[in-house]
Amino acid sequence: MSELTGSEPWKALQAHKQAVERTHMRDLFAGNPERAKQFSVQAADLWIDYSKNLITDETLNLLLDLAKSRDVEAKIRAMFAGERINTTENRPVLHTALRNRSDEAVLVDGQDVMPEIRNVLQRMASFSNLVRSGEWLGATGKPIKNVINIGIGGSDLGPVMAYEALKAYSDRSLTVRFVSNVDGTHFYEATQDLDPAETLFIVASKTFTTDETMTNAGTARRWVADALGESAIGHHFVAVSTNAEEVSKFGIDLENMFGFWDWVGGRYSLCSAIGLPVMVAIGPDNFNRMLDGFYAMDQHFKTADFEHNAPVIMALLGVWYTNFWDAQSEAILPYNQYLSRFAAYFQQANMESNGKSVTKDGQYVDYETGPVVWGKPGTNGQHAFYQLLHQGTKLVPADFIGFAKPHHSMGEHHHKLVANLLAQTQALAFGKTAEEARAEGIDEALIAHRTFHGNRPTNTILASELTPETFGQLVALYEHKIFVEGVIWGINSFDQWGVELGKALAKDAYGSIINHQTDPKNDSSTNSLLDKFFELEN
Ligand code: G6Q
Repeated sequence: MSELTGSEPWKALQAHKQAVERTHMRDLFAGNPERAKQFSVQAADLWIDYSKNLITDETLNLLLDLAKSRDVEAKIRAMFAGERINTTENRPVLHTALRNRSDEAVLVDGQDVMPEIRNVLQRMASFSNLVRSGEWLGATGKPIKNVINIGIGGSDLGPVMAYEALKAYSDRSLTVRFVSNVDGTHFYEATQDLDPAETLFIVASKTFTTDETMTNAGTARRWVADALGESAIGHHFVAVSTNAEEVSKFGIDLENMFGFWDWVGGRYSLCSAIGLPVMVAIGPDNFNRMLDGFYAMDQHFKTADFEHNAPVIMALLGVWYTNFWDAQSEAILPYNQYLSRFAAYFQQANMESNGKSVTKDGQYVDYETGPVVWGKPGTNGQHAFYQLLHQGTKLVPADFIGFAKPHHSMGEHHHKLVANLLAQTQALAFGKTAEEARAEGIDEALIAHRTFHGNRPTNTILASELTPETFGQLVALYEHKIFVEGVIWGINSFDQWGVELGKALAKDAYGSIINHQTDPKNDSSTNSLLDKFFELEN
């Protein structure tokens, strides 16, 4: 038995689960008219109603005991203070410094990192303004109309998601695209209707060695050089990286390199120079508003007591369902089309951070860790996978995210959108009993099919409007939720060794493919697939 599963708060939660598992939310609400008020929290500009969860006062108290027993408070302080909490890579974890809007210093090895952060933000702003104003000229003297970010994983998902989320604030005269996949189709489709003379590439790679990114960057380089000559490269490429040597070798002037630091993890790097394509699209002022939003949620997380701390509460609910109700996945369901990539972004952030099976000191866990995270915007999902949420055999805790004001008031659209959000969380929580179905005159043969058990947990997050500020708050809310869960599970949420083996094997497989040879070291399946591939290739 591990320290966690053997602990008193854990055992108390196990016993409590047995005691409450037959309780229905219908009764919890009927028995307490104050329930919604009691289980809601204001975090910066976000209102989070978590009353439609399978919890009582006691559940929350026991979960808070668990948080205390895992030293969550001290761990939060350690992260903000720049301690080397990413132990397997011996690094601090300081994405919060990137959006520190105060005058407070943030020290790494006794050195304040804030002046350097502000300097990069300043250089990003100058560059963005040059591109946006048409002053940055391509090699032939034409202004830049198209900006293409080349990156993958943490150097792609954040910027794409934020660009989509804040499109309403973007300069529509610029075309901004993202190329990530090593599948040549991605590059082809992103460039086939563009003029190289008007196109600028941002090569975004922390290491500047990632195979997919360097392959796409090499293709982009040829695309520009073939059309405009080798001397054009400097006009059409800038880099976001920590690796000045490789950037220079590529032919990008270090003046046009925007740096960041090894204490920024890829999936937590949106507020660093990795956000450059977003800043180009929405402008420095809106980008700063986004940073303000992140900072507001960081402050909430750092200072609110746990009973009113939104990321802590959301994390504890996640642990409650993952570890005590055997939930295997969590859905994120934004009722906002601009947030179409939000769930995909947090799929990486959560699954790469908490998809671990050993603790920080290398012991195998004897409990579940990070869930499968998925989701799509409403209302589309309602016509697709919600059937399983309502009547399937799996418990899927879901977050519903909505906004009071639309960006585009077009008749009845927005009120219908919000009505659907509210209706879904009601239906999931309270369902429909067989008696209710009968009272509606439903045929007896269909009663079982037309009954909804309900008792399916949701959080509802509401804000006035999707602005750069509320967007930053939302992202930081989930980042910190993931952190707190990682602390409770005792894992390192900031490494990702699980991606390494596949990368190494891909090098061997690539060798086999280009040499047109199977490998005696391979298993029979891989070699027979290689043979089949060679046959089909001809
Ligand atoms: C994220 C991961 C990973 C990383 C990519 C790209 O936390 O570390 O998704 O961001 O592999 O890495 P580079 O930025 O070094 O190209």
